[in-house]
Amino acid sequence: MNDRSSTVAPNLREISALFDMRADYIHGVPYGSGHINDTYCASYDQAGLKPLRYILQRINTNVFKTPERLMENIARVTRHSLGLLIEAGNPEARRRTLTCIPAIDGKPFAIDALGNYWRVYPFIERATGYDEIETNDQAFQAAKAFGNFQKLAAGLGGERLHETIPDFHNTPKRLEALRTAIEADPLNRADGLKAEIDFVLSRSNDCSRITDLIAAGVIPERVTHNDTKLNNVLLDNETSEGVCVIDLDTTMPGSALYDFGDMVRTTTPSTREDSIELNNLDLRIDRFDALVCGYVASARSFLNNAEFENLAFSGKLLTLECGIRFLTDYLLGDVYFKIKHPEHNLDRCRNQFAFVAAIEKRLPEMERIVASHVG
Ligand code: ADP
Ligand code: GN1
Ligand code: MG
Repeated sequence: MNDRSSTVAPNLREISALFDMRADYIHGVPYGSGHINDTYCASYDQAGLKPLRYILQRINTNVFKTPERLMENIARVTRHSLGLLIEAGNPEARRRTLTCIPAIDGKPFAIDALGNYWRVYPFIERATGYDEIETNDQAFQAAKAFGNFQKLAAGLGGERLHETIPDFHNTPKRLEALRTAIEADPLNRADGLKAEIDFVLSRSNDCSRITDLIAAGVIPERVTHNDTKLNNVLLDNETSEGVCVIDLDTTMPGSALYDFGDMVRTTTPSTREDSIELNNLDLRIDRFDALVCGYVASARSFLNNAEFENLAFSGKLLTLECGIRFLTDYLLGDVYFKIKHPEHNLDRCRNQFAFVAAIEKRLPEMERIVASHVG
């Protein structure tokens, strides 16, 4: 069972002292609804100016096995973004990209007395990460921002980024991991999951479409975000514009389709990811239209034909993959994703599979929409 949430609350004042904050700690609280890291929002007094807020994050080293390399990636990508924003004369450059606050030793992370890895970012104010979409414009703005992130990352010079989680979106390998979990079945859960397992197995041929196209050189490797769920881009509270792409742990070599597919997964369903009301679960075609429109606005200049042709399919594949991962984690005893109740991963898996079925019905319409934006 994933019990990180029950570990002793960290002393955020002591964590702050590991960083070059130039401000006095006031107080801090757990923050956000991410499934992976432990995130806190803390307030500070900077020579009488308060409260200034920062995000303090304990990196999940069960998930990210090489945190120093991960932070090297993030430091490179964020420095690159900041440089471009400043060059373009953006008056709020530090609201438009994450910036790593250096630790006392100058590194972009610090290690506490217990061996935990921590990082600190300025809190991006007057912007929100939505767990559930509310308007079509949010889909448009999120897709535009993630497309811009890909464009900007394409200009990152130097060595290939580290793979922080190898084979992260290799769906055939995710399927293999599910098969292994079914075999091992440490909690005797597999017998009760026949419908879910059959759902996946009957779609096993879909799993290798993108990886095959990459292997054949038809779809290029790019620097991608790889975790483009809606709450990983902060939208301006007034204008809805995507002001800052966050959660950069999986920014590494990948496919543009991984990013677009995960946007479809999280912006077009009519329910949230863990809803158990599945009867009317559908893909909102108006949202999909807005999503494609936003993505094409920023990515049209660099996507190739094969990428365009697979945009709609990527939504199905990334949703299937995510469902496979929730199911695998449920079978293994909830060791990866944070859960709020014992059946949480199973609820999420059933939701994702119901959404895959909904996408399948809408695929021809989705293809037509993509074509209308590209043509
Ligand atoms: P996880 O990997 O667990 O999803 P995230 O990096 O996405 O962690 O952070 C969790 C949540 O914290 C985000 O969804 C967002 O709401 C909030 N958050 C993270 N970084 C910032 C930031 N710099 N400013 C404001 N909110 C942030
Ligand atoms: C995790 O970290 P977060 O909550 O933004 C996961 C994604 C999944 C998503 C499902 C590093 O995203 O891959 O798609 O949960 N991140 C990692 O909600 O595994
Ligand atoms: Mg996140």
